Amino acid sequence: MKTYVCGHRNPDVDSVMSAFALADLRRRTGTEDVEAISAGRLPEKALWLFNHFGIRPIRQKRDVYLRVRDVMDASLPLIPSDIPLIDALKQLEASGESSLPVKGTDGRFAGMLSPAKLLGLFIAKSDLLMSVGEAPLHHCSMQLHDFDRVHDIRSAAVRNPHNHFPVVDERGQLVGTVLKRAFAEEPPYRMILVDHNEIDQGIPGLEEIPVIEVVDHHRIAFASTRDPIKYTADTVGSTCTLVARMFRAAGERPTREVAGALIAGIVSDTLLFQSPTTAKADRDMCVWLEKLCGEKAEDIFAGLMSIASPLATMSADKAIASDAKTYTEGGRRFVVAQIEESQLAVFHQRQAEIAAAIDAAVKASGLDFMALMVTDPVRGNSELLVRGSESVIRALPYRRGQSGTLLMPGVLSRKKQLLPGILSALS
Ligand SMILES: [Mn+2]
Repeated sequence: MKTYVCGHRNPDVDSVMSAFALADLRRRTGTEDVEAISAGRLPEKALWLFNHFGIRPIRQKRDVYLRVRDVMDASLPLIPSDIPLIDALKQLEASGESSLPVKGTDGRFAGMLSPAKLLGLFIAKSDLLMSVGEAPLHHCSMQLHDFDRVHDIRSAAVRNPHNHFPVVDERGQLVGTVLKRAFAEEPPYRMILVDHNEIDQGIPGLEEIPVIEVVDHHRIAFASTRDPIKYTADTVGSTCTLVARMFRAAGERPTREVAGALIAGIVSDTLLFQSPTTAKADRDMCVWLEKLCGEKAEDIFAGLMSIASPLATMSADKAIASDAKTYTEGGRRFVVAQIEESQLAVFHQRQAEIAAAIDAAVKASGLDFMALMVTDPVRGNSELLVRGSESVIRALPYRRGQSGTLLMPGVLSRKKQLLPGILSALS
């Protein structure tokens, strides 16, 4: 069974690198088919890191919704219509199924081969050397598309009298078979979450797939589970610190590349140990990882920071969405986005345009409010642009600056410094 390791939506460096490294650790400790994925586009900084260490970037996946192609039965043959009927019947018998789909010479679904439909031929003692295409086939009232979401078709498929459904791709070509019983089975995937635990913040479709493990350093707002799961959480500055610790506890040494990826996650989340979220464990793990990696944490941090400022290169819509997290608290839904920008002047120049984009996002998603935290990692300050509920904005404990943003001197952490302020303003 496949296991995906995945960080939060709008992934940051810590999310991507902790997924990459934890997949490596789980592979070494015996999880068979494990793959790190990214919930959407990889950030430029993560691409820089992968390139720097010669690592193939992890795969980007838009969602993990279960689709028909994920539950197709790979062992069942598709019968070509131009083979002799007698050979097709041998395949049918060997499959142990009551019918099998027939693929026409044009690649399309031609019908189901089923003995019941062939009884007439036997009675007439017809020549079974005729081809499948010449024999009577029974039609099937339900054809599935390989990209259909299982969620959308499950109830219709379960009610359908047939036990097998032919599956066609977007070009109309027959690509496989789904057995009805597949709709009653557990999904063929498992999830390991890193750097988040709130289902809302996870990859779309997460709610359909069982979570077997969480490794995280955020507040806990996880759903209750049916089965016991492995849950690793601590108040450290980076999920990569926890993953490094797990390598050590398992007696495994990360390779040079994995050590470099873990360092990148630690220094980018702690802003090279400047952020108040920084814990002793972050520094301790970095010292160990530097030896394995052969590169200094500060050099990796400088490399990551050399990547162009997002505000200078992105559209306003993209900039506010690139690291946005949705929260539901006290009956209110809101988004807090964060972006790093060492030149706040770039932000002020585009402030009106960004405010308009935030207004549009608030309206489109029916939010109570949305805040964009622009953090200057070099000077160690942030500014906050909040749009939406006036009462919330007034309740926030920050002074308004000249440009109309709220000034947050010394504030670097959304999680540890800003979010508590917002939560107390809401209560
Ligand atoms: Mn993190």
